Amino acid sequence: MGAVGKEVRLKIYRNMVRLRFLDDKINEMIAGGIGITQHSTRGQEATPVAACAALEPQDYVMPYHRGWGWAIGKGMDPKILLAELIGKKTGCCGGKGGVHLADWNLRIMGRPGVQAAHVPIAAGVGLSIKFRKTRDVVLCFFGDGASNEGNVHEGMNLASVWKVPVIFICENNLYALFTPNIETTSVRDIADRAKGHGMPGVIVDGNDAVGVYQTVREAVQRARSGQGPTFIESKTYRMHGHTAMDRFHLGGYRPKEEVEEWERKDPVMRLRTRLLETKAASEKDLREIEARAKEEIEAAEKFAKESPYPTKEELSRDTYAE
Ligand SMILES: Cc1ncc(C[n+]2csc(CCOP(=O)(O)OP(=O)(O)O)c2C)c(N)n1
Ligand SMILES: [Mg+2]
Repeated sequence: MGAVGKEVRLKIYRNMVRLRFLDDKINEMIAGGIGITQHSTRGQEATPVAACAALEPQDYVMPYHRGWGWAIGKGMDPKILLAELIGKKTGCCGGKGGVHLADWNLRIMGRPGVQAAHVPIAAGVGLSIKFRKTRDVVLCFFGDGASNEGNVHEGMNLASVWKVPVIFICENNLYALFTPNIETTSVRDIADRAKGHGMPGVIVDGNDAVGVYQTVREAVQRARSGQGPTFIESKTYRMHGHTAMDRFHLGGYRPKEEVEEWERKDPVMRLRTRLLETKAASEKDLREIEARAKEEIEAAEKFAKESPYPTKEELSRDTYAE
């Protein structure tokens, strides 16, 4: 699979830490009475961050609802993200996207509210890349619950028939809302379904950031060289609830031991330990990265809170095509 350089591993660690602090900050803001719909990425940081690290700036991301890893991974400034989430005009959509944000400069094509609806669109973005004959690729994220939606299968089938450069990443965190996927999903390995759509189905340990990076890098090379789509199932777990609303009711639908077991597999701690063991960084280096990330997120909160709301005139701008 090829080695992963120290610089890349450190970049991934830095972004995972920034994401974790951002996640904590949003929860803190919600607890303070600010209305944000937060689907926590705690425990799942490795997948979106490491996957995006395998991209080049011109590549596309079709995100999904869980967290902001794809935004941080694609280079969005946390202050612009936080401002958008609380409706401020300094946000990436001028405060009018809110949690359903997009940033076409970063080639983040819009976070959908309808599960799986973006998957056929990802195939369409792939087709446009093929028509335009550029070497870009598309990363399309969705969850295990969404993988049962017709849209996922229609999108995967089209991508395969058209042989377009799309990488489907299913973050299998074992639950959709409060239902374990053992009750809703016909296969234990969702990657098995890729065969039915004529593309490789790869399973990766979603809490191993370096493994995710290597797997996505290989799929990206495959897509860029015209060999078509790949389906990646990332086996992972969300440490918090579905949203901040069920954060404190974990015991109701999942065993305490299960949560504790996955807490021991924390992807941030895992990469941290690995960086120290392989001497890619010292304890001092890592503490510095962590301290800077914390400062950055504190400053982002201040920026977002102090930013103005859009004016009445600005509210209706960009909302209709002429
Ligand atoms: C078509 C559709 N059905 C239902 C919902 C409500 N809903 C939002 S998130 C979610 C669970 C999705 O689970 P999964 O795909 O496993 O992603 P996870 O939340 O676990 O990351 C549901 C049912 C929706 N937004 N769209
Ligand atoms: Mg899920």
